[in-house]
Amino acid sequence: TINRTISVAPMLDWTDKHCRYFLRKISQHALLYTEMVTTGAIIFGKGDYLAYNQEEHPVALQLGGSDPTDMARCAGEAQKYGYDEVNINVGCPSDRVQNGRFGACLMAEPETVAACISSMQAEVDIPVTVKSRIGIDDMDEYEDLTRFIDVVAASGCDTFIVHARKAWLKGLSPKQNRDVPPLMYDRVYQLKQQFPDLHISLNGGVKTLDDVQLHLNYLDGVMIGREVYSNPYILAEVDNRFYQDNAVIKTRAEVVMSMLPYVEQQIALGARPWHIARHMLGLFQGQPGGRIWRRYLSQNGTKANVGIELLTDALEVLLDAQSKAEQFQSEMIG
Ligand code: FMN
Repeated sequence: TINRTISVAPMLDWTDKHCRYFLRKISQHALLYTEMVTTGAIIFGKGDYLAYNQEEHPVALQLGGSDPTDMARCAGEAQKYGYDEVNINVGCPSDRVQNGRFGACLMAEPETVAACISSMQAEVDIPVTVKSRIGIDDMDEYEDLTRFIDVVAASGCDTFIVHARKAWLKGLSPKQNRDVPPLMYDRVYQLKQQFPDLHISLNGGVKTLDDVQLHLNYLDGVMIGREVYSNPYILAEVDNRFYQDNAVIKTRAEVVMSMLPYVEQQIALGARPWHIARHMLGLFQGQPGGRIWRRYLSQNGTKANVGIELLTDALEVLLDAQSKAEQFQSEMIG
């Protein structure tokens, strides 16, 4: 069974396989979600949208879609690829997604989601889970949420990740929909009280592991999105603190070094170091030299013919800046 105490949110363009490989170097246990992949891309697309690295496990595929037949077919593909879970996106408010009739607008159609769950579960043995909001538009009462959960849970889904804010489908951009509607954690706590047998993870606005600890007093799991992306080293203490794993924590520099074989391997396969390094910009967030690291990578990452030295040089520049800062500090004290 999957331990969902801590998970990293699905984020389009951000949590691709390179990002997830990198995050896995920082935490061995947090559950990682893919970007949303639409059923259309999987069924009709030319690219291999499901490719990932074995090192990423445990990893969940997030699907965007609402046709039960297509969703079952794609869940089957996910299982064949070895994904540990398949998740349905019932939270994304973008226009393009609404036209496809999936994402957050499905909160108004719990029967459709339930039909998807049933057909997917008939196809696969891996868990089928749902990521939703607490409401949409004028369907934003607690009772609207419980009706959604009631219907979907009755189809056999026992795991919900709830972004603790509603989505305004008219008038707010996707980005605004992640910030403007207020967070209502109490709604999600109340849901867990009402449905104690369901696994309920909370998502939205979580910024520290102390926040996580607090939410875990009421809930089964916490999903973190933007904070992990902008400050990935937040995951460093997760294994010690939430998974009873006392493995030695890698320093930030060790994380960089541990990425080098992968970057080499990916370059050999035709990737550019920037495809990987762009997800590592925040690694030294809040540290001396953190801005120098970020700037070095951004300024050099997209140059032609840049190779593995992008990362080793960036690290050298950073360590140099750090030791200068330390020297200055000790001279001040001395
Ligand atoms: N949510 C999804 O369910 N599927 C997505 O593909 C997805 N893409 C996102 C892309 C970006 C760049 C961001 C910032 C968020 C995205 N989200 C997506 C929403 C996040 O999964 C999460 O619900 C939201 O950011 C709130 O959590 P946070 O405050 O911890 O970031």
